[in-house]
Amino acid sequence: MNALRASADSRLKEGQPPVPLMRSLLSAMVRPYLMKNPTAVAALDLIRKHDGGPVCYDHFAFRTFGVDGCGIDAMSQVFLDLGYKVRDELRFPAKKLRALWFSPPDHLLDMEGSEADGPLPRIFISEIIVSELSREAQEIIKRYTSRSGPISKYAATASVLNSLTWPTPHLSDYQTLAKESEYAAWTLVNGYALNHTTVSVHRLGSLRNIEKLNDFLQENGIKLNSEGGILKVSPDGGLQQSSSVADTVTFTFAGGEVEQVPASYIEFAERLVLPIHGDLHADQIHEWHRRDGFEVGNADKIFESTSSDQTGMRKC
Ligand code: OOG
Ligand code: NI
Repeated sequence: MNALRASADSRLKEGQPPVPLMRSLLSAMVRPYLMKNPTAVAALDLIRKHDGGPVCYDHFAFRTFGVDGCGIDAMSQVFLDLGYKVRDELRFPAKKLRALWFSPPDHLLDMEGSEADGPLPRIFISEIIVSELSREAQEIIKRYTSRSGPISKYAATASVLNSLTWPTPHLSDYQTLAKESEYAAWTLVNGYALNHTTVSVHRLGSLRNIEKLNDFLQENGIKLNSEGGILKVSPDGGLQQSSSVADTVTFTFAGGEVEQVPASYIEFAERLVLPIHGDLHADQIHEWHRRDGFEVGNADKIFESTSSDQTGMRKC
């Protein structure tokens, strides 16, 4: 165990996760995301201007390749070291994906404040199960992930620095992957970049109802992901989500070829109060009284926010 890890562990044992570092890391991940994704900026600005309440982040999401040490573990380690706890696994057999989500220490999930000074977000990290892809797709992915080597440990650093941990991709590799898995193609060019932040709708002011918020955003020109309907509702009704369609950015591939690729999007989540807490007054309600976690049926459709069907980009 190295000295840095040992000192982080001893602080955690004393029950004091280094909160300023957590906040700085999360803010640093949001910075390149805001630079690259004008729709996320526009949606946040509209909400800040018209809502009046705090804008808090429900969760942050990342995508990974589940091979060569580049998968969920590469991205989750820093959060675990900072006091996050692993919660549930979600599986998406048709997309060949699995995901884990992580929660911050309890008292940091529910607190006053907004954005970088507010409640800490849950973390949702998915990975594509590379061994289940075609031989050709596996070969392409491994050609990059094997070059990532020990650097994959610094997934969070790469996210902050807006850099890939593998060599600049070739356009032909991107195009071949996109035919089989748009998730894989996205990950090849975006790496560990923040895939989306999610606004906590139930913490907002006048827009604290997701259907109202969706109407407001669409009236103001924000295009929302329509896969399976704009509003995604969990079978128990308690988790309601919507998301924008990803922005596209110009990417310079190896050899200088330039092509448009999907970048990131922004999501909105309303967590309803659990029926067993139905008697509580509004001022008694905390985050832990609300529907927690994620929902496979919702997530399956939210993944499509970066698909060519939603972005309208030409399929490769
Ligand atoms: C993640 C999609 C799922 C959620 O909140 O269920 C998701 C992705 O697009 O990588 O964000
Ligand atoms: Ni999400």
